[in-house]
Amino acid sequence: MKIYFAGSIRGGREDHALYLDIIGRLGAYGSVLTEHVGDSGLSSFGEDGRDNEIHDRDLAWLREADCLVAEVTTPSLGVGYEVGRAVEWGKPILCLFRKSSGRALSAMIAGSGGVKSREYENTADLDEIFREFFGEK
Ligand code: 6K6
Repeated sequence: MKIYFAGSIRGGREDHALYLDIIGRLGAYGSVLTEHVGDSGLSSFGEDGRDNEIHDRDLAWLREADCLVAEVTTPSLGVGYEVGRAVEWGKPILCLFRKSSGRALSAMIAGSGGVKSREYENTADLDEIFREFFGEK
């Protein structure tokens, strides 16, 4: 099982430690293609690659992934774009959102029939959500 994990980079890195925790938990279900998303050394502004190379490499990984799991609490254009492409390609998609953030999830994610959206408060809640998502595939 190849899992593409998506989380905000230039949209803001406030949740990077949470992404790392989620990536670790996803490891129980398969191989995560995008472990760098949880990297504490990755800032919103630091650059370590040309944008077109990042785009093409990430889309190739998303194309070969069996599913997409996205943490969508911090709004990110890149994550929204990845969700849209994964919907287009018919991938199973799980979006994780923390309501306690005070934000409201975009209707384009919450209202998409191709996306399973789940609210959670802490990473302990994810075990049941992951069991359901990976169990039904
Ligand atoms: C480092 C610092 C700034 O940019 C970098 C290198 N950039 C990226 N490296 C790897 N994946 C990226 C990069 N920028 C965006 N992505 C992909 O888009 C990831 O798969 C994330 O899920 C998503 C984040 O999008 P933004 O719009 O928040 O950056």
